[in-house]
Amino acid sequence: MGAAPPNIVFILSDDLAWSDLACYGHPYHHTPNLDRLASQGMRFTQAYAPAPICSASRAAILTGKTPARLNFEFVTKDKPGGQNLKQPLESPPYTLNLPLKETTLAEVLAPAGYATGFYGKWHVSQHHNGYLGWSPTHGPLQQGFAEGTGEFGSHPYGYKAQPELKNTPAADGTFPEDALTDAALDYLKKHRDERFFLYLSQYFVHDPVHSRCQWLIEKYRAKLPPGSLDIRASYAAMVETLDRLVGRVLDELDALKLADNTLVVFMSDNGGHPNYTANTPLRGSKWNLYEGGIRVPFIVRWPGHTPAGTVCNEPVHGCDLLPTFAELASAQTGAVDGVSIASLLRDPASKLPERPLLWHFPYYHPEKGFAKAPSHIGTSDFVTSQTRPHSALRLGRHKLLHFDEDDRDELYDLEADPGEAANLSTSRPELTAQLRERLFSMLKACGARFATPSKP
Ligand SMILES: [Ca+2]
Repeated sequence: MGAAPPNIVFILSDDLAWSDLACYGHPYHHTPNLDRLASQGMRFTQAYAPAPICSASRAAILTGKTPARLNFEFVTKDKPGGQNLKQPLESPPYTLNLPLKETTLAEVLAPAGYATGFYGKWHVSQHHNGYLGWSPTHGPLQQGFAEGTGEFGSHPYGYKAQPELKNTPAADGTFPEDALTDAALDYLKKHRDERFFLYLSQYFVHDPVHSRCQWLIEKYRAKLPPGSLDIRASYAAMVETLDRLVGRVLDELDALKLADNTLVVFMSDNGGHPNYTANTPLRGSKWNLYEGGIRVPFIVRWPGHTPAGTVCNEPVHGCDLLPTFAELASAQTGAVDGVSIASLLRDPASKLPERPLLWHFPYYHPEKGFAKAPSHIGTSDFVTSQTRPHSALRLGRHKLLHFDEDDRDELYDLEADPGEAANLSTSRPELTAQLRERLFSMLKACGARFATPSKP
């Protein structure tokens, strides 16, 4: 290429569903800024989160290694322990911290000359001073980032510190001030003359679902399909607020005249929360390995390199970010599970070598009220169903899900059946056996932990 490596702005949203953005087909969410990003860049239709849950996905994105290899498959907690649900299997103990010996995105890019900043939700360390508080031993600043803040911004998480805000509506047509985005914009201004990597980890649209934009709630109430849960209006307001916050970053890149030399990547850490949004047409949601839990929005803008307004249908994965950024930065990496997708960024019709994609979730969910949760995981459930220890493998158009308790497989043809409605495991026994063997050999090769039979 010959050109200097680009600045990198990576914006990660929390729990945003694959189908939540207008540019991904949502019928009434208004997301003009992310739609603009897609129209100026490339939108991926088959991008995957490494896990159906926050911490595991984030650890994998940071390291390029799958949660099965990291032995980091669930959410971090405030203290060591494990699940005690009296189910047939016992899940592995909780993982609290991403080990310092792992090489993160910042530790790859900094030696290649990048200033590095991390802003927002970390969630790959033991909670410190409250839920999501950065660990002083395993936080971003200990994992290679030079500066940053965990400020909650305008997210409802911040109401605990400022309860008066909760019932203070924003003026009609306006959004609340957002200190997290402000800090990220300050970072851009400060480093505009350097090469930088900004990791902006937004708390939106994770619950608690609440918005100070009453005008948006009213707007969306009028748009909800008849019979919808009212909370979907507040959720929609949060989606539009997220879009607005991303728009502020894009506007700042324009104002600083940095947009042309900045790669912007936007994605979500896992699928949508089943109580608040529909992952339709995909089955499942956050917490399970059906497509709704792991397929996420993924948009890349790289002016002069990525053709504008393009769509790429090649399957890509959160573990691909580290090798991709490394390639663009001419940086060195160790062994990782992802591959560089730089070729796709230049040509959406190019193909990656065929590779199996792996997911591993040896846990139960929900941890409270498990017995009362519905056992079936469907499409647009609007309720949290039971998740039991399971793993999945995608190879080409096929995806195998393996459920540990009853040693049961499901096989889907994602090309013909993206909603995973027709289980082919009985009609395609040879392919099922083949993928199952592949799944277990991969899990074994990466030293995966498994749920084990519970003691009587
Ligand atoms: Ca999440």
